[in-house]
Amino acid sequence: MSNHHVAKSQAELAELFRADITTGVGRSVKHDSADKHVSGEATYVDDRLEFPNQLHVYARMSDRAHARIISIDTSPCYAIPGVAIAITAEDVPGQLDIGPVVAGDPLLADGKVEYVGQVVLAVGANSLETARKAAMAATIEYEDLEPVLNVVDALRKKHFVLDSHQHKIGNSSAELATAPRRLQGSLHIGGQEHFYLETQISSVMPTEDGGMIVYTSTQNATEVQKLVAEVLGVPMHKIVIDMRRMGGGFGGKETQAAGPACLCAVIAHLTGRPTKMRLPRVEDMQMTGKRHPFYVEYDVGFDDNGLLHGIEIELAGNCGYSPDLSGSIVDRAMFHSDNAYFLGNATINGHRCKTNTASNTAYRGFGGPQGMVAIEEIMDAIARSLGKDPLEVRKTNYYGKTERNVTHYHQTVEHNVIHEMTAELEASSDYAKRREEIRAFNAKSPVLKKGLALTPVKFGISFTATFLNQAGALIHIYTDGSIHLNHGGTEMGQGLNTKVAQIVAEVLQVDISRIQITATNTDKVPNTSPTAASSGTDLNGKAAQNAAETLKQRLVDFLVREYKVTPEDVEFRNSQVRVRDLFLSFEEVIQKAYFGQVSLSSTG
Ligand code: QUE
Repeated sequence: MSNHHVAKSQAELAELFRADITTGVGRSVKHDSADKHVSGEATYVDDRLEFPNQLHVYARMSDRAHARIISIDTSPCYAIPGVAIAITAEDVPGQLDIGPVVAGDPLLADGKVEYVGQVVLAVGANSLETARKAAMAATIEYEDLEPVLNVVDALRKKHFVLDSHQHKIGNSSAELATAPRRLQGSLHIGGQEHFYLETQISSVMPTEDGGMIVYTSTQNATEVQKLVAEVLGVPMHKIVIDMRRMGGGFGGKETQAAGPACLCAVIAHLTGRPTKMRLPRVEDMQMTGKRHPFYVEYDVGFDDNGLLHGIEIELAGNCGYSPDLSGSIVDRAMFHSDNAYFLGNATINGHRCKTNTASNTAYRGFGGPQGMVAIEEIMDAIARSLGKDPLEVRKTNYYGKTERNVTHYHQTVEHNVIHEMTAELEASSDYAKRREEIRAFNAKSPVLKKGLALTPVKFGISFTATFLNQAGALIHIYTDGSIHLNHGGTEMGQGLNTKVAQIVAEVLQVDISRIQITATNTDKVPNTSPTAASSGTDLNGKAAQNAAETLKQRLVDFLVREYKVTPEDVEFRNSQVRVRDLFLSFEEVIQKAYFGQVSLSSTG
């Protein structure tokens, strides 16, 4: 027998039991992949061993912003050696649309193109270069149509992907008419490319009975599973999504990882061969959406102290050509257009403008930052017009603790600590002194100027589509006491897996090294929500906690029966279990429970 099977003495076990706990919740644990990230051993989809006979997929993109497709001829593609297939919209066996919430995103252009970068056809070939050459050899005839490229044009023409929404409290127009002071203005807020280091990528292996296993870089495994099933016209149970880690997501892989996965799946389905599609950076940046740029118009009434009396804000999100998640994104911009301020009498309108550009999508903050930038610009404009320090205007308008505490969407703000936080930060940052120094510097410096801001943030976490606020986890304990952990969240570098493992370590009172973190996989944990909305740890961590508590309760019940003690006599700590005055190692308890026919696997 090897050493680790030699039983420790009761004294040794008791000492271990009482030692300091080093992993678990609230302790500093390094990212489970930190060493592999640094050494380059962490595997991403493109690092997986390739399947024999694999096809590389390349998509030919539209070079027109808005056009009717008159004809597509793919026969020149087949003249290039190594080409297996060239597909267009007609070749998709199931549903063509891959819109995440409402239709509007055809997998392949269907009779028209609506932005430069839209996928018109895709080729599967022996190499990426051959696939690219073949895709570019196809001939596409277009009839150009008038594009809408500018968000202001779209707003004026009411060219929208979805209906506008309004939040209203009090009577803003009456207050604007009577307020001592009034300002009107507008601003543009720019977009951003996600620039995840790993571009969109999927690899698909056909399996038995028309099934597929899809290795993909996605924040939203279940949605990719559902969309792959829909484009193939098969039930979801045929499709397995496996996602070990992303090389960055930032929202860019919440809905828009599905396109490459679905193209790979369709070509795998039609050819019976494994496929892989990795977007070159240039194509990724053209094909996929970014943060929504916003155009904002405001009309604000206030008094000589800068206190708001009434406000009207028009938020126009540039959604690109299709809805994607824009409904929820513009809603969130509206929900954050108060930031930390009591707006009083307010009317906020949110518009989902349609332009002939890539479909803009989730991006860290999900519209929230755009709403906050708008009201912060308004605070600065008021301060400038009054010649006041902008921090004074901000503080004047903060939500109150017991009054002036209802938002424009009629929610009462509770647990408000912004006054104390600001006072602490003003003191600890030496705000007043620095403001004076900057004033003096700027007075003497005609070109170079310095600035200073102290800006609050109120942010609403979790999904506004509340059914998404759920999660699942699966834990197995094997007979050697090692633990397999799986949950519905996805790792994109943020350390989610480490945090969820810490929660399980805390519940079972074991060292985190005992817990093996595994790839997000739809046949282990089904029906997952996207890892998004600042909720990955809260939702998946709670599911894992629930699964671990179920297992722990089974072990306690077993020990109570086995040793004829009470539940209060059983204590888990530091990979040890105390049963009244007997100390057992965690492995011993698991061994005994296994022989006692206790189930050592649980969902949460
Ligand atoms: C952040 C969010 C939300 C989000 C994604 C984020 C959010 C929300 C949705 C959403 C809504 C409907 C769907 C869907 C996602 O996504 O609030 O898939 O069908 O409602 O990154 O705050």
